[in-house]
Amino acid sequence: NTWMQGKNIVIMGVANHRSIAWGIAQSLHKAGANLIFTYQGERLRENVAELAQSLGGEPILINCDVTKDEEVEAAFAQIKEKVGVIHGVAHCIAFAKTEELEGEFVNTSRDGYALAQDISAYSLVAVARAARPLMTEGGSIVTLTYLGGERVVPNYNVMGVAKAALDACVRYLASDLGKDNIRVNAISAGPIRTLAAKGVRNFNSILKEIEEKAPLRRTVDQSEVGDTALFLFSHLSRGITGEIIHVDAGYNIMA
Ligand code: 0WD
Repeated sequence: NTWMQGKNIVIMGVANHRSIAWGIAQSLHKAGANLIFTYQGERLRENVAELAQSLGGEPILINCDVTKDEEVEAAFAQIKEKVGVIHGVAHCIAFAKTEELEGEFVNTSRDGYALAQDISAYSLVAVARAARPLMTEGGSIVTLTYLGGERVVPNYNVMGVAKAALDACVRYLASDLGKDNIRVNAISAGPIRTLAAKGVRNFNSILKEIEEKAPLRRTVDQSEVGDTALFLFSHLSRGITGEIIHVDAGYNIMA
């Protein structure tokens, strides 16, 4: 398969082999894309290097903590130096304090609220701004969101509010960047067991409810999100921007 040959795609947010970002990387790699990985700080470098090397070749790895404007700008400056042009960015980054992911939302602290917004929503804006000048042949930016931004999902709390902001950022960014032929979309993934999901209380019962209620009577996995991301990075989706696509076995349509 070579339909993404010659396309340079930046993958942000691989933490380990369970990361949704890694599922996206695998789908893109199979389609022949050239991948650039960013990782959050030295603690994750080894993990990401090992995974990236398993795809063969000399992986491009770049440090980028999205809470720092300088790091986001420096990361894309380095990417420009290495590959010149990019065609896509997969933004697979979110964070909230574990203590904010249980109990009542009303108890969310000012700090916790700001932190979740900063890492999980604003970072997409900073990344889009830094990526734009490198997307001289047009581009596609894909982020990951969750149903908890549209409806109240127990314990998702402050992250739900951050995802609502992220969804709105997708629309405003799509409106700004469309004139440069840059598309911005989100995939709303069903719950998948990853490091980030560990922070959400009663995650097992959420998975069980999906198996019972989703039209497909099952949960989704990283490869299904990866293949939808591949579609959003490809020419096949050229008419789609500002959209939230649910990859959730249909769960979101059920009452
Ligand atoms: O059920 C799920 N797992 C779902 C996840 C359902 C729907 C959406 N998502 C979203 C998440 O909210 C997130 O936006 O998918 C995205 C990827 O999450 P993931 O694959 O579930 O989780 P994980 O493998 O933990 O990747 C998230 C990564 C971080 O990992 P950890 O767990 O170490 O915080 O986001 C990165 C980091 O690698 N990250 C950052 N990257 C750069 N700068 C930062 C930061 N400041 N903070 C977190």
